[in-house]
Amino acid sequence: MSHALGNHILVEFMGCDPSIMNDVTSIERDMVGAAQKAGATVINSTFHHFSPYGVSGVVVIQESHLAIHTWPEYGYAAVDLFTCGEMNAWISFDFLKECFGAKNYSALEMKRGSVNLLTRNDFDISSMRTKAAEHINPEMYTRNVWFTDKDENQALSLRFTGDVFYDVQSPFQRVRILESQKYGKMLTLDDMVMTTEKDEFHYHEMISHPSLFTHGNAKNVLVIGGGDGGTVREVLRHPGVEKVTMVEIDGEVIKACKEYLPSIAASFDHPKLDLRVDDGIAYIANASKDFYDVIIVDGSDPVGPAEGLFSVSFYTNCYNALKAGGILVAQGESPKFNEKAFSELNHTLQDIFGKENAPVSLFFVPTYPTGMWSFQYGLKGAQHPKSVTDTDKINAFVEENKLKYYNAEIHVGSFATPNFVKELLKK
Ligand code: SPD
Repeated sequence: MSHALGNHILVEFMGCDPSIMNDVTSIERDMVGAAQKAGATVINSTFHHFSPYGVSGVVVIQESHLAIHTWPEYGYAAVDLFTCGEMNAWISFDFLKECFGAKNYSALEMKRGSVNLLTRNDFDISSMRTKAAEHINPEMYTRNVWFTDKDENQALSLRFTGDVFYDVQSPFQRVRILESQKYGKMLTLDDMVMTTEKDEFHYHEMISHPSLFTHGNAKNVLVIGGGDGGTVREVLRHPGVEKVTMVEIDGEVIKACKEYLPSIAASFDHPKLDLRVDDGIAYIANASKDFYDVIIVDGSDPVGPAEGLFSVSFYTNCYNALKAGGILVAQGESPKFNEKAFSELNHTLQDIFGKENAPVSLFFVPTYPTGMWSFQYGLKGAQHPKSVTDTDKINAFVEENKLKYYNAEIHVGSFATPNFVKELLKK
């Protein structure tokens, strides 16, 4: 047989475990493991997860590369094992077949760079090879693993270390704590970024303080969702608040955040907090009328367990549970990412609270797709948040609590809406 520079095995793995095929962290670990098992020197790994389905990635090795593309919905992985030198890529093949639980497979082996077809250049590369070899440290390789929160048209990707601290499939969703390179540890639910250590304050300060300062005398506050604890942490900074009831449907979220995001889950033991693991939709349907001063809906996106948090009946129940002068504030999605959910929620709130009583506050979150996000309000006779004038009180509070996003100017300014947003809000 004629000599070749490389060996390329094109593999079809079929009947694989779909959950593994959709799990970027275990695929990266298995692909790196497959290279190492065959004695390769790993230089770099780059992996992306595509929400809702699929993983693509490559492990660059001193001996060439291993690459993969998965289709979890078909239990299928297309794998390339491209090697040169003495490495036996069939060892990697056997390893991956086992890891992926492949029921069937096929493989096509090709020689690459047949020396009979090549003409060797006449130059001395020995010194270049020596130089390159000086940079190889077989103990270390760079990992380039990406978590992608996307719809079919746009995405936000965060590079993470590849380390997974918590990964549990609860009865409602997959709850994970991963570590991002830029924003510290982050909570993800079903492949969507919920919060990160380094930018959580944007969201949690803005969901809490504008409504509480607009109300001015809130004593009894209800938080629906908010399992990471950031919202109740902020609400409980207000000394006038006497009781906060928090109703989170998924105990796994609370557990994960208490253990791995303690700076966010900082107030779960506060004496004014009544923490319930329960369905917020059922809770509000049975709540007393005219009972709460402020209701905060800190839900996730309108898929899975949070879908009902975007319904007419849910917000009608919230309206009824608010006292006269009360304020509802809800996670309102993005006018640049999910325009439909954004405008439909506002139209629902306009219908229930009145056209002039459903203002929108915009703020910036670097780790949500498009970065532009909203909180939407329902005012049950409360003043418009823009008319708040007690700037000295707000700024003293900001100073005392060392807030990093909210201040008196942001309070008013966040209710200014660009023209394209005004259009989305028109009924
Ligand atoms: N796409 C992200 C929507 C925001 C969901 N809530 C985040 C929880 C923070 N407490």
